[in-house]
Amino acid sequence: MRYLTAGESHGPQLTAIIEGIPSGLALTATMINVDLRRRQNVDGRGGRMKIEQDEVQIVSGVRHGITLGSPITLVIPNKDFKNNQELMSVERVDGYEIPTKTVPRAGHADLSGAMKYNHKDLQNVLERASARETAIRVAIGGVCKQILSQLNVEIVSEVTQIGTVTSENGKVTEEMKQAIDQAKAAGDSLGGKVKITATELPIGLGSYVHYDRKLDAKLAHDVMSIQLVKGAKFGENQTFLGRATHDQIAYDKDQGFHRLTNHSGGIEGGMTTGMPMVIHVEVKPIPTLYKPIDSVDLLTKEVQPSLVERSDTCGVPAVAVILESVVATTLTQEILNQFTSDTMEQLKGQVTRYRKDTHAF
Ligand code: EPS
Repeated sequence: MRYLTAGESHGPQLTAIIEGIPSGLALTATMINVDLRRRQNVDGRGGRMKIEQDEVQIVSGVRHGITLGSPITLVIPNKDFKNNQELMSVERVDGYEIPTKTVPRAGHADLSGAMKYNHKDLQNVLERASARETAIRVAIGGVCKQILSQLNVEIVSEVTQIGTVTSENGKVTEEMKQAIDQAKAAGDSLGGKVKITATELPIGLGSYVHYDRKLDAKLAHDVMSIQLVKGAKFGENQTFLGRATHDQIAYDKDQGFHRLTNHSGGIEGGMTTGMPMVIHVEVKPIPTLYKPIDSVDLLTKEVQPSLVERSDTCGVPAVAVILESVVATTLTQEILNQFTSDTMEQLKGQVTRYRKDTHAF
Protein backbone atom coordinates (compact mmCIF):
# COMPACT_ATOMS: atom_id res chain seq x y z
CA MET A 1 0.00 0.00 0.00
CA ARG A 2 1.41 3.38 -0.99
CA TYR A 3 0.14 6.95 -0.96
CA LEU A 4 0.96 10.51 -1.91
CA THR A 5 -0.36 13.76 -0.45
CA ALA A 6 -0.58 17.15 -2.16
CA GLY A 7 -2.00 20.58 -1.46
CA GLU A 8 -1.03 23.98 -0.07
CA SER A 9 -2.36 25.15 3.31
CA HIS A 10 -4.38 28.01 1.75
CA GLY A 11 -4.85 26.47 -1.70
CA PRO A 12 -8.17 25.02 -2.89
CA GLN A 13 -7.80 21.57 -1.31
CA LEU A 14 -5.67 18.81 0.20
CA THR A 15 -5.55 15.59 -1.81
CA ALA A 16 -4.33 12.03 -1.27
CA ILE A 17 -4.24 8.98 -3.52
CA ILE A 18 -3.94 5.63 -1.73
CA GLU A 19 -3.11 2.57 -3.81
CA GLY A 20 -3.29 -1.00 -2.52
CA ILE A 21 -6.30 -0.95 -0.17
CA PRO A 22 -8.03 -4.35 -0.53
CA SER A 23 -11.58 -4.62 -1.89
CA GLY A 24 -14.53 -5.34 0.38
CA LEU A 25 -13.78 -2.83 3.16
CA ALA A 26 -16.73 -0.80 4.43
CA LEU A 27 -15.71 2.85 4.05
CA THR A 28 -17.67 6.10 4.29
CA ALA A 29 -16.69 9.76 4.68
CA THR A 30 -18.46 9.75 8.07
CA MET A 31 -16.00 7.13 9.40
CA ILE A 32 -13.04 9.32 8.42
CA ASN A 33 -14.60 12.60 9.59
CA VAL A 34 -14.62 11.45 13.22
CA ASP A 35 -10.83 11.79 13.44
CA LEU A 36 -10.75 14.95 11.32
CA ARG A 37 -12.99 16.55 13.93
CA ARG A 38 -10.86 15.23 16.79
CA ARG A 39 -7.74 16.75 15.13
CA GLN A 40 -9.40 20.14 15.02
CA ASN A 41 -11.24 20.34 18.31
CA VAL A 42 -8.34 20.11 20.74
CA ASP A 43 -6.72 22.49 23.21
CA GLY A 44 -4.00 24.84 21.98
CA ARG A 45 -5.67 25.75 18.68
CA GLY A 46 -5.86 29.21 17.06
CA GLY A 47 -7.90 31.10 14.44
CA ARG A 48 -7.76 28.75 11.45
CA MET A 49 -9.83 26.11 13.17
CA LYS A 50 -12.69 28.61 13.50
CA ILE A 51 -12.77 28.79 9.69
CA GLU A 52 -12.36 25.12 8.80
CA GLN A 53 -14.77 22.27 9.55
CA ASP A 54 -12.76 19.59 7.83
CA GLU A 55 -14.80 17.02 5.94
CA VAL A 56 -13.37 14.48 3.53
CA GLN A 57 -14.75 13.70 0.11
CA ILE A 58 -14.03 10.23 -1.27
CA VAL A 59 -13.88 10.66 -5.05
CA SER A 60 -12.56 7.29 -6.24
CA GLY A 61 -12.09 3.67 -5.20
CA VAL A 62 -15.36 3.26 -3.28
CA ARG A 63 -18.83 2.30 -4.52
CA HIS A 64 -21.93 2.18 -2.32
CA GLY A 65 -19.79 2.32 0.84
CA ILE A 66 -17.45 -0.58 -0.08
CA THR A 67 -13.86 -0.33 -1.40
CA LEU A 68 -13.27 -1.62 -4.93
CA GLY A 69 -9.55 -2.41 -4.66
CA SER A 70 -8.79 0.48 -7.02
CA PRO A 71 -6.90 3.68 -5.97
CA ILE A 72 -8.81 5.70 -3.36
CA THR A 73 -8.72 9.47 -3.79
CA LEU A 74 -9.45 11.64 -0.77
CA VAL A 75 -10.08 15.39 -0.92
CA ILE A 76 -10.39 17.91 1.91
CA PRO A 77 -11.43 21.35 0.65
CA ASN A 78 -9.75 24.31 2.41
CA LYS A 79 -12.54 26.71 3.36
CA ASP A 80 -9.90 29.43 3.90
CA PHE A 81 -9.07 29.37 0.15
CA LYS A 82 -11.99 31.68 -0.54
CA ASN A 83 -10.26 34.32 1.65
CA ASN A 84 -6.96 33.80 -0.22
CA GLN A 85 -7.95 33.38 -3.85
CA GLU A 86 -5.66 36.07 -5.23
CA LEU A 87 -2.79 35.21 -2.87
CA MET A 88 -2.91 31.53 -3.83
CA SER A 89 -4.05 31.82 -7.45
CA VAL A 90 -2.52 29.23 -9.79
CA GLU A 91 -2.79 31.69 -12.70
CA ARG A 92 -0.99 35.04 -12.66
CA VAL A 93 -3.52 37.70 -11.51
CA ASP A 94 -3.21 40.88 -13.58
CA GLY A 95 -2.77 44.01 -11.48
CA TYR A 96 -2.36 42.06 -8.21
CA GLU A 97 0.82 42.83 -6.30
CA ILE A 98 1.81 39.72 -4.34
CA PRO A 99 2.59 40.68 -0.71
CA THR A 100 5.88 39.06 0.31
CA LYS A 101 7.06 37.63 3.64
CA THR A 102 10.81 37.93 4.09
CA VAL A 103 11.74 37.46 7.77
CA PRO A 104 12.18 33.72 8.54
CA ARG A 105 11.11 32.17 11.85
CA ALA A 106 13.58 30.26 13.99
CA GLY A 107 12.62 26.59 14.31
CA HIS A 108 10.66 26.61 11.03
CA ALA A 109 11.33 25.39 7.47
CA ASP A 110 11.34 29.09 6.38
CA LEU A 111 15.06 29.82 5.97
CA SER A 112 16.50 26.51 4.72
CA GLY A 113 13.42 26.02 2.53
CA ALA A 114 13.81 29.46 0.95
CA MET A 115 17.52 28.90 0.30
CA LYS A 116 16.99 25.40 -1.12
CA TYR A 117 14.17 26.31 -3.55
CA ASN A 118 15.39 29.89 -4.16
CA HIS A 119 12.20 31.49 -2.86
CA LYS A 120 12.34 35.17 -1.95
CA ASP A 121 8.80 35.00 -0.53
CA LEU A 122 8.41 32.75 2.53
CA GLN A 123 4.74 32.18 1.64
CA ASN A 124 6.09 29.72 -0.95
CA VAL A 125 7.70 27.66 1.82
CA LEU A 126 5.16 27.89 4.63
CA GLU A 127 2.24 26.80 2.46
CA ARG A 128 3.52 23.23 2.25
CA ALA A 129 5.57 23.15 5.46
CA SER A 130 2.37 23.96 7.40
CA ALA A 131 0.85 21.38 9.71
CA ARG A 132 -2.33 21.81 7.68
CA GLU A 133 -0.97 18.90 5.60
CA THR A 134 -1.63 16.60 8.55
CA ALA A 135 -5.40 16.88 7.92
CA ILE A 136 -5.07 14.68 4.83
CA ARG A 137 -2.77 12.25 6.67
CA VAL A 138 -5.44 11.90 9.33
CA ALA A 139 -7.91 11.07 6.54
CA ILE A 140 -5.53 8.39 5.18
CA GLY A 141 -5.17 7.04 8.73
CA GLY A 142 -8.98 6.94 8.94
CA VAL A 143 -9.04 4.47 6.04
CA CYS A 144 -6.25 2.40 7.63
CA LYS A 145 -7.99 2.37 11.02
CA GLN A 146 -10.97 0.65 9.36
CA ILE A 147 -8.67 -2.15 8.16
CA LEU A 148 -6.95 -2.44 11.55
CA SER A 149 -10.25 -2.58 13.42
CA GLN A 150 -11.25 -5.59 11.24
CA LEU A 151 -8.08 -7.24 12.59
CA ASN A 152 -8.86 -6.13 16.20
CA VAL A 153 -5.79 -3.86 16.29
CA GLU A 154 -6.43 -0.75 18.38
CA ILE A 155 -4.39 2.47 18.60
CA VAL A 156 -4.69 4.93 21.47
CA SER A 157 -2.83 8.23 22.06
CA GLU A 158 -2.26 10.04 25.35
CA VAL A 159 -0.89 13.52 26.05
CA THR A 160 1.70 12.90 28.79
CA GLN A 161 3.35 16.33 29.07
CA ILE A 162 2.71 19.95 28.06
CA GLY A 163 5.50 22.38 28.92
CA THR A 164 6.68 21.21 32.34
CA VAL A 165 3.25 19.82 33.38
CA THR A 166 2.98 16.02 33.29
CA SER A 167 -0.19 13.91 33.27
CA GLU A 168 -0.62 10.46 34.75
CA ASN A 169 -3.95 9.66 33.07
CA GLY A 170 -3.09 10.69 29.51
CA LYS A 171 -5.74 13.42 29.37
CA VAL A 172 -5.08 17.16 28.96
CA THR A 173 -5.45 18.35 32.57
CA GLU A 174 -6.63 21.73 33.87
CA GLU A 175 -3.03 22.51 34.82
CA MET A 176 -1.94 21.82 31.22
CA LYS A 177 -4.72 24.07 29.89
CA GLN A 178 -3.52 26.83 32.23
CA ALA A 179 0.04 26.39 30.95
CA ILE A 180 -1.26 26.80 27.35
CA ASP A 181 -3.24 29.92 28.33
CA GLN A 182 -0.19 31.40 30.06
CA ALA A 183 2.01 30.76 27.02
CA LYS A 184 -0.64 32.35 24.79
CA ALA A 185 -0.87 35.44 27.00
CA ALA A 186 2.93 35.75 26.90
CA GLY A 187 2.99 35.51 23.07
CA ASP A 188 4.85 32.22 23.40
CA SER A 189 4.23 28.59 22.35
CA LEU A 190 4.53 25.24 24.15
CA GLY A 191 5.72 21.73 23.31
CA GLY A 192 5.40 18.47 25.21
CA LYS A 193 5.13 14.70 24.92
CA VAL A 194 2.67 12.14 23.60
CA LYS A 195 2.49 8.39 24.19
CA ILE A 196 0.98 6.11 21.59
CA THR A 197 -0.01 2.47 22.14
CA ALA A 198 -1.04 -0.15 19.57
CA THR A 199 -2.52 -3.42 20.85
CA GLU A 200 -3.25 -6.87 19.37
CA LEU A 201 -0.60 -6.63 16.68
CA PRO A 202 0.38 -9.98 15.16
CA ILE A 203 3.78 -11.22 16.43
CA GLY A 204 6.67 -10.74 14.00
CA LEU A 205 5.55 -7.72 11.96
CA GLY A 206 8.73 -6.21 10.48
CA SER A 207 11.94 -8.23 10.27
CA TYR A 208 15.44 -8.59 11.71
CA VAL A 209 16.97 -9.78 8.40
CA HIS A 210 17.64 -6.41 6.77
CA TYR A 211 17.98 -2.85 8.08
CA ASP A 212 15.19 -1.39 5.96
CA ARG A 213 12.68 -4.05 7.01
CA LYS A 214 12.84 -3.20 10.73
CA LEU A 215 9.40 -2.01 11.84
CA ASP A 216 10.65 0.38 14.53
CA ALA A 217 12.85 2.09 11.91
CA LYS A 218 9.87 2.50 9.56
CA LEU A 219 7.66 3.82 12.36
CA ALA A 220 10.36 6.24 13.55
CA HIS A 221 10.67 7.56 9.98
CA ASP A 222 6.96 8.18 9.62
CA VAL A 223 6.48 9.55 13.15
CA MET A 224 9.40 11.96 12.67
CA SER A 225 7.78 13.21 9.45
CA ILE A 226 4.96 14.82 11.46
CA GLN A 227 5.43 18.58 11.77
CA LEU A 228 6.74 19.51 15.28
CA VAL A 229 7.98 15.99 16.17
CA LYS A 230 11.59 15.96 17.39
CA GLY A 231 11.97 12.48 18.84
CA ALA A 232 10.46 8.97 18.93
CA LYS A 233 11.42 6.40 21.57
CA PHE A 234 10.16 2.82 21.87
CA GLY A 235 9.33 1.66 25.40
CA GLU A 236 10.81 2.83 28.69
CA ASN A 237 14.19 2.43 30.27
CA GLN A 238 14.59 3.73 33.82
CA THR A 239 17.82 2.01 34.87
CA PHE A 240 19.76 1.14 31.70
CA LEU A 241 20.69 -2.09 33.49
CA GLY A 242 20.34 -5.22 31.34
CA ARG A 243 18.62 -7.34 33.97
CA ALA A 244 16.04 -4.63 34.68
CA THR A 245 15.54 -3.77 31.01
CA HIS A 246 15.02 -6.97 29.04
CA ASP A 247 11.57 -8.52 29.22
CA GLN A 248 11.67 -12.07 30.60
CA ILE A 249 10.22 -14.77 28.35
CA ALA A 250 7.57 -17.16 29.73
CA TYR A 251 5.21 -19.82 28.38
CA ASP A 252 1.81 -21.19 29.30
CA LYS A 253 -0.86 -23.01 27.31
CA ASP A 254 -3.32 -20.11 27.29
CA GLN A 255 -0.96 -17.33 26.22
CA GLY A 256 1.72 -19.35 24.38
CA PHE A 257 5.13 -17.64 24.46
CA HIS A 258 4.93 -14.19 26.02
CA ARG A 259 6.91 -11.55 27.96
CA LEU A 260 6.47 -10.85 31.69
CA THR A 261 7.15 -7.10 31.25
CA ASN A 262 7.16 -4.68 28.31
CA HIS A 263 10.11 -2.31 28.68
CA SER A 264 10.97 -2.84 25.00
CA GLY A 265 7.71 -1.19 23.92
CA GLY A 266 6.58 -4.29 22.05
CA ILE A 267 9.50 -4.34 19.57
CA GLU A 268 12.58 -6.58 19.60
CA GLY A 269 14.98 -6.95 16.66
CA GLY A 270 12.78 -4.74 14.47
CA MET A 271 9.76 -7.05 15.00
CA THR A 272 6.61 -6.90 17.10
CA THR A 273 6.65 -9.16 20.17
CA GLY A 274 2.88 -9.34 20.58
CA MET A 275 3.03 -7.05 23.62
CA PRO A 276 1.47 -3.58 23.29
CA MET A 277 3.62 -1.40 21.03
CA VAL A 278 4.46 1.82 22.89
CA ILE A 279 6.12 4.90 21.36
CA HIS A 280 6.96 8.05 23.36
CA VAL A 281 7.07 11.10 21.10
CA GLU A 282 8.58 14.51 21.80
CA VAL A 283 6.83 17.53 20.28
CA LYS A 284 8.53 20.93 19.94
CA PRO A 285 6.85 24.29 20.53
CA ILE A 286 5.30 25.84 17.39
CA PRO A 287 7.86 28.19 15.74
CA THR A 288 5.43 31.10 15.25
CA LEU A 289 5.64 33.35 18.31
CA TYR A 290 3.12 36.18 18.66
CA LYS A 291 5.86 38.02 20.60
CA PRO A 292 8.48 37.27 17.95
CA ILE A 293 12.18 36.79 18.50
CA ASP A 294 14.60 38.66 16.26
CA SER A 295 15.64 37.28 12.91
CA VAL A 296 17.20 38.69 9.71
CA ASP A 297 15.35 39.97 6.64
CA LEU A 298 16.18 37.86 3.55
CA LEU A 299 16.33 40.91 1.27
CA THR A 300 17.76 43.77 3.39
CA LYS A 301 19.88 41.52 5.69
CA GLU A 302 18.74 43.75 8.56
CA VAL A 303 17.69 42.51 12.00
CA GLN A 304 13.89 42.35 12.17
CA PRO A 305 11.30 40.63 14.39
CA SER A 306 10.40 37.21 12.87
CA LEU A 307 7.39 36.74 10.67
CA VAL A 308 4.17 36.41 12.67
CA GLU A 309 1.63 34.12 11.00
CA ARG A 310 -1.75 33.18 12.40
CA SER A 311 -0.90 30.15 14.46
CA ASP A 312 -1.75 27.83 17.35
CA THR A 313 -0.23 28.05 20.83
CA CYS A 314 0.40 24.36 21.41
CA GLY A 315 0.47 21.54 18.85
CA VAL A 316 0.72 18.65 21.33
CA PRO A 317 -2.99 17.65 21.60
CA ALA A 318 -3.35 17.79 17.78
CA VAL A 319 -0.15 15.76 17.30
CA ALA A 320 -1.66 13.04 19.53
CA VAL A 321 -4.52 12.53 17.03
CA ILE A 322 -2.19 12.84 14.02
CA LEU A 323 0.15 10.24 15.52
CA GLU A 324 -2.66 7.69 15.80
CA SER A 325 -3.33 8.13 12.09
CA VAL A 326 0.30 8.01 11.01
CA VAL A 327 1.03 4.93 13.13
CA ALA A 328 -2.17 3.29 11.82
CA THR A 329 -0.98 3.96 8.27
CA THR A 330 2.52 2.53 8.80
CA LEU A 331 1.14 -0.56 10.55
CA THR A 332 -1.40 -1.11 7.77
CA GLN A 333 1.37 -0.86 5.17
CA GLU A 334 3.38 -3.43 7.12
CA ILE A 335 0.44 -5.80 7.51
CA LEU A 336 -0.42 -5.58 3.79
CA ASN A 337 3.25 -6.08 2.99
CA GLN A 338 3.43 -9.28 5.04
CA PHE A 339 -0.06 -10.57 4.18
CA THR A 340 -0.48 -9.48 0.54
CA SER A 341 -4.22 -9.48 -0.19
CA ASP A 342 -6.56 -8.26 -2.91
CA THR A 343 -9.64 -8.64 -0.70
CA MET A 344 -10.41 -8.03 2.97
CA GLU A 345 -11.57 -11.63 3.24
CA GLN A 346 -8.12 -12.88 2.14
CA LEU A 347 -6.43 -10.50 4.56
CA LYS A 348 -8.54 -11.57 7.55
CA GLY A 349 -8.07 -15.24 6.68
CA GLN A 350 -4.28 -14.92 6.39
CA VAL A 351 -3.92 -12.95 9.64
CA THR A 352 -6.16 -15.39 11.55
CA ARG A 353 -4.14 -18.41 10.33
CA TYR A 354 -0.83 -16.69 11.11
CA ARG A 355 -2.02 -15.77 14.63
CA LYS A 356 -3.01 -19.42 15.23
CA ASP A 357 0.40 -20.62 14.00
CA THR A 358 2.40 -18.20 16.16
CA HIS A 359 0.24 -19.05 19.19
CA ALA A 360 0.78 -22.79 18.67
CA PHE A 361 4.56 -22.40 18.11
C1 EPS B 1 -3.18 24.03 10.75
C2 EPS B 1 -3.44 25.04 9.88
C3 EPS B 1 -2.63 26.26 9.92
C4 EPS B 1 -2.20 26.57 11.34
C5 EPS B 1 -1.51 25.40 12.00
C6 EPS B 1 -2.15 24.09 11.77
O1 EPS B 1 -3.44 27.24 9.35
P1 EPS B 1 -3.06 28.80 9.18
O2 EPS B 1 -1.62 28.85 8.79
O3 EPS B 1 -3.98 29.26 8.09
O4 EPS B 1 -3.38 29.43 10.49
O5 EPS B 1 -3.34 26.90 12.10
O6 EPS B 1 -0.23 25.29 11.50
C7 EPS B 1 0.81 25.71 12.26
C8 EPS B 1 0.70 26.20 13.44
C9 EPS B 1 2.10 25.53 11.60
O7 EPS B 1 3.11 26.07 12.15
O8 EPS B 1 2.17 24.94 10.56
C10 EPS B 1 -3.94 22.77 10.71
O9 EPS B 1 -4.88 22.60 9.90
O10 EPS B 1 -3.59 21.89 11.50
